[in-house]
Amino acid sequence: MMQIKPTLAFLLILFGLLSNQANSQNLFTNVYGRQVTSLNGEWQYIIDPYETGFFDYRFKEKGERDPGAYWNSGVPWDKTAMIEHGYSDKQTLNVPGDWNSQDRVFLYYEGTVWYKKSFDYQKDAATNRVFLYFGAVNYQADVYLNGKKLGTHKGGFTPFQFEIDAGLLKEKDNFVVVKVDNKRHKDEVPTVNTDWWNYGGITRDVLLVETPEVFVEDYFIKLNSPTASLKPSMKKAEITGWVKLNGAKIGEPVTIEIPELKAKTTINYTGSVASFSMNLKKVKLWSDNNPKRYELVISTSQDQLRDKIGLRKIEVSGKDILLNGKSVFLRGICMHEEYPVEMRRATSKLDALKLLGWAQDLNCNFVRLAHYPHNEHIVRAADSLGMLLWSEIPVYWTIDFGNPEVLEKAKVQLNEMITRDRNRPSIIVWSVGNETPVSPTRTEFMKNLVLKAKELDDSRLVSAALEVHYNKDKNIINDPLGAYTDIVSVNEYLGWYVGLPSYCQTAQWETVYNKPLIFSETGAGAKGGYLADSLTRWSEEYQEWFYKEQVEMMKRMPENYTGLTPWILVDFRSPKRNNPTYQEGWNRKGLIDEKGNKKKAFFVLKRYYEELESNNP
Ligand code: GCB
Repeated sequence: MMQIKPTLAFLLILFGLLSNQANSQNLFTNVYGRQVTSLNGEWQYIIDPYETGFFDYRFKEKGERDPGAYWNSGVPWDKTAMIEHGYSDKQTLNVPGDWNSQDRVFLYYEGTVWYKKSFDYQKDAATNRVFLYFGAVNYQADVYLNGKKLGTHKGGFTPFQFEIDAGLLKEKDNFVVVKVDNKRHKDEVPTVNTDWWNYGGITRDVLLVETPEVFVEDYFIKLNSPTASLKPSMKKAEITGWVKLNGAKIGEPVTIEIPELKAKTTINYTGSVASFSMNLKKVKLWSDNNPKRYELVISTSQDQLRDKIGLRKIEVSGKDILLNGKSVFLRGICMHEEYPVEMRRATSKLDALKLLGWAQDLNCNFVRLAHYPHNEHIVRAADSLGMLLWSEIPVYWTIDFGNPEVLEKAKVQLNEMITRDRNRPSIIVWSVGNETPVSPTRTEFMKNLVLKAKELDDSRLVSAALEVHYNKDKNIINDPLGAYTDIVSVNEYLGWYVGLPSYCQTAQWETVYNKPLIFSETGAGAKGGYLADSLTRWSEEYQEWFYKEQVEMMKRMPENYTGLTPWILVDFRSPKRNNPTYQEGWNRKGLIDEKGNKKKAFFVLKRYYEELESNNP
């Protein structure tokens, strides 16, 4: 008889899958197109560094009905009640928002905070379903409704949701409690060491989402016409895609419609997804020059979901990046999801427009969203402005590459990022990480992520920011991960971490890959308003000189040089930056300072991009 012995690796992977799927459920796409009720606003909180609300005095998880558990409201049942916690309007935090910027006690806090919000809710129809959706919570969220656990989610930058059992939701006096824990751990993604602020809290929108029993969960639409036929305005085009329903029976009809193009097709649901293709007439393609969007309507017998999509094609041909069949140069900049003027996470559409407005002012057509998926407002604003985007998961520096559980965690985040944004035309690159140190284990890990990204979305380019060990003379880009990515992207700081900016004058660059090459970072620190001569570090003049030399070097790059995203649009908070005169907890490589003032180097890059744009309209 054959015996099956599970190998250790298999068990580890299985354990990984189980432990980190936690129990957030299938994510739906396009949450803002659905029937939603916002739970944003003031939430009451308890700060709980010892996790007293979660563990008993023997450090075991408290029982569900334990009145001392902080997922229970802490309201005394009578005057004899012995209760040592409670929620009050004396302590509130704004959602969405990080806690660090809302009260001085939270500035460096890493640990548990309990959030509570009460609400009434009346469903439109008794048979409708209700989900509790979080745009993001950093890092681990344990979610409870009316004292009952809905589930857990890990990962600080991607959305998740739980369905609320019909019997649990009341018309009056519901309360949701979220235990938020932003402690850093070696085996999480990201790991303990990053060059950004570990903002904790419910940092993105919280929504109640009401759906019919059978609803459109997810869909994907892409332009399928051959490259040779692509023109900004096309007589005809072909699109293909799929729709995934939740709760549907096989045979359920699904209609996909783009009213402006008078295009409509009805297909029958086949069980996993329903695939379709459509021929369109008189189509305008979405591009950075003309971000034309069309309304898309997907309907079933019970549900109707609307979105604004853009039709465009992004691909690589030899050394070129082609947008709609035409070679495009990516005039880019990196940015964090942070609004520096108020020293906080960027959370709103207004913040998005401010940040992307700065990038537009710099003459960019491309933004690298570093180093984690940014909020959906930023991506939707980029769709409407025609800003191309790079979106990344926080596989940053030295995460635990040998650990199969960590790989599963990275894959979960990749899946959540792609599920949310697969239909956003602005995103042209999925990035699977940043500056990961070369070794066979790490390359295998990263290759797995590249393949996973392609499996989830075969219509975009996949890349990762690589490190290059530079010197004054020859710099060879040969990281083995470059063999698997569509674009080879490298970070280089010649003239900042190595030597002076004049080193750029003799630097030669070579790559072993016949692929498009992007410089995904370069930069130098300067304190806004500090003026000196160009040899003085931290002065605006040094940074200006750095940019001038970098630009001249870029002009001598091999012909596969197809884009640049310097580090970084705006100064950002980082606890690693402790020079007491110039940094004071800020990474000063911004082209704009923390007050919103443009530094001298801003104008050097702006001029270069103007030149590039006029050469490549
Ligand atoms: C890098 C990292 C980025 C840092 C930057 C710096 O290479 O990718 O996260 O903030 O350098 O300022 O050193």
